[in-house]
Amino acid sequence: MSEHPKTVSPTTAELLNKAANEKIETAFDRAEKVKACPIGAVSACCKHCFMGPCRLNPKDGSGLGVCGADINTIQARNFARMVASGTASHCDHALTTTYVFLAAAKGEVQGYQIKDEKKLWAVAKRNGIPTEGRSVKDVAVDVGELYLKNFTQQEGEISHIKWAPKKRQEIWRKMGVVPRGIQREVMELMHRTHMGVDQDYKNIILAATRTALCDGWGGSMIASDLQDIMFGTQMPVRSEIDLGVLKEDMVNVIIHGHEPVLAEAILAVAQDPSLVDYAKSKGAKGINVVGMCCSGAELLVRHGVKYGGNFMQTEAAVITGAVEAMVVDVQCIMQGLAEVAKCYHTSFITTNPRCKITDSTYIEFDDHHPIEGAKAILKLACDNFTKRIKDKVHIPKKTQELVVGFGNESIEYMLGGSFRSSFRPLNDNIINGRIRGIAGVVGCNNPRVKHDAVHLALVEELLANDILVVQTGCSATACGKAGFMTPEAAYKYAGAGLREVCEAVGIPPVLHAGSCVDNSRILIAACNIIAEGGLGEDIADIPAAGAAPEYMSEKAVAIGQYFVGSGVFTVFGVTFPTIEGTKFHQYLFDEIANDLGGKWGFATEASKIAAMMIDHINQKRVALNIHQKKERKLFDMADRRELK
Ligand code: SF4
Ligand code: MSK
Repeated sequence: MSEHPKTVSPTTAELLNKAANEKIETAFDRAEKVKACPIGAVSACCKHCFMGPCRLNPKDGSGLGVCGADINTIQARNFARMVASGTASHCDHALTTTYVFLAAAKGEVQGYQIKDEKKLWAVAKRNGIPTEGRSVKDVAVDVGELYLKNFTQQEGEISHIKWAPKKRQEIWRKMGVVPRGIQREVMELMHRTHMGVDQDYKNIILAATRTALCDGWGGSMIASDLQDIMFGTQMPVRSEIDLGVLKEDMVNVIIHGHEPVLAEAILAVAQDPSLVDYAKSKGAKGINVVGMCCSGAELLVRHGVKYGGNFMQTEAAVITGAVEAMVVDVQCIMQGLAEVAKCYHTSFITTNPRCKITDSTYIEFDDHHPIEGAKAILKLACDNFTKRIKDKVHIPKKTQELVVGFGNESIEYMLGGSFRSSFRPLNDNIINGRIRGIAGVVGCNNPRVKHDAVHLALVEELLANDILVVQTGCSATACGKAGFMTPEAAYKYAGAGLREVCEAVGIPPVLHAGSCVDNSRILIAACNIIAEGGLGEDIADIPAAGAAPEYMSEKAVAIGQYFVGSGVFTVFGVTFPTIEGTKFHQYLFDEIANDLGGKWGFATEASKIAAMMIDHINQKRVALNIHQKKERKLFDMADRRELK
């Protein structure tokens, strides 16, 4: 652990010190300079029309906007628009994936095809698409077209709603939050939050829930499914993480962003002999592809590609002076990267017409001809190798081994083997108390808190309390770097019960499930747990909780709301856009549980977040009557007759 005031990550600390010496400003510096607006932070301002902007009292929410809107309406509308934006981001990613998938299924994309037929069959079966005697192409096209309809349909229900436990579906239908079609819900939410439309905070939040469910049970699930079919379903794989994976004698190419379509193409051509020779002609030993953020996570969990670090390490990566190209697609890409890149020889390459950044090099990536585009990008990176300024190069030494790739298929396989794959052993170990419960710890970094510190302290506390942790995104990166994702970590961090299970199964106590869209895999795991039996009838019954302790993005808010809307207690850190004591706050943090089963929690300290999650998990164990250690009982005939 570093002693640096802004990060616990030693590699990041080394590079922030280098940046300070070289007088390079980073987001960590700007977070100090740009003080958060105290009115905006608690969502007490509205700029939805030009009679305003209107600012209410940030302490107690007193006052009214010019139109008469009160604090509850204003907070709810702002919150709902964050959900709409977050949902739109994941779903736009999913829509791109769907179009590429359809084209690949029809054989129209150079280099991409149906890689995982087993997953294709499983997805087709789940969606009621006939497979008997049909070609891979025909089934894949049907799957792609069905998923495409999820975006555009105006009536009915999106496909995966019927996959949720029966009781959950009933709750959603009763509350009127079942999404009809993804684009319709996002559009309607933007309309409802316009000046002079929906001005009842509960009604607004129910609409926001319907939109958020489009993310978790719609776009994100679609993206994960189709990416698995096209690029392979994740299985446990060893890899290496942290900025030490950059190589002094190689052309270093970082892939950063969210959509794996670009990342997969770059990976595919990086080993092309003609390109490797080209790199050698420039004096390098070869091309070193390194992932960061969620595009990187997609490559890491599927192929074990080396991983540089999380969101708040992207500037640090460039500061090594050893990055020939930082290639980005969409989402979580700081504009500040362009300025940092200018201080070195690094080409900051944007590739997507939806995400151009001033002062970057734009090379449009045609997803129907991904190989050509990837080759052009890598060639430029190789050319850059000769421009490296040797005196400015400093690559931290530290790397960490990790095992990743724990989607539902691999968890089932690890627990039950090829022929008996099932969640039964997991349910049994929760019921017998070896595993107290499950925590999903996910989300971003935020320079307003010490980088990675809250993620690590929270997960350490949960593990010590026998809670199995499932992770995605930048939170997973933090824990991977800290060594929580090796089977040996169970000895060091897990309580006795969890350790016993991890040892028996051979899994780490912290499971990396992938990128931000892969949070939908956690929902599927919850469905599998309920289907397996013994832990209630609804997701809300499971001894489980979620957290995003260092979140920063609107996508995280959408994710939080779809977990709450699916029945999960979800705790966020850093800051929360409400004022305690307002009706809106009261609804999100308490009363919403009566309507949807889940609710929000907020705390900034890891120990408090952990205590809230553990307390919730304990309450769920009591409700299921699995909280007391039961003596083993051998059943005699009389006992057996009494069993139904
Ligand atoms: Fe002010 Fe109402 Fe306009 Fe918002 S909608 S800016 S509260 S007048
Ligand atoms: S990348 S959304 S900073 S997790 Fe998905 Fe990390 Fe948050 Fe972006």
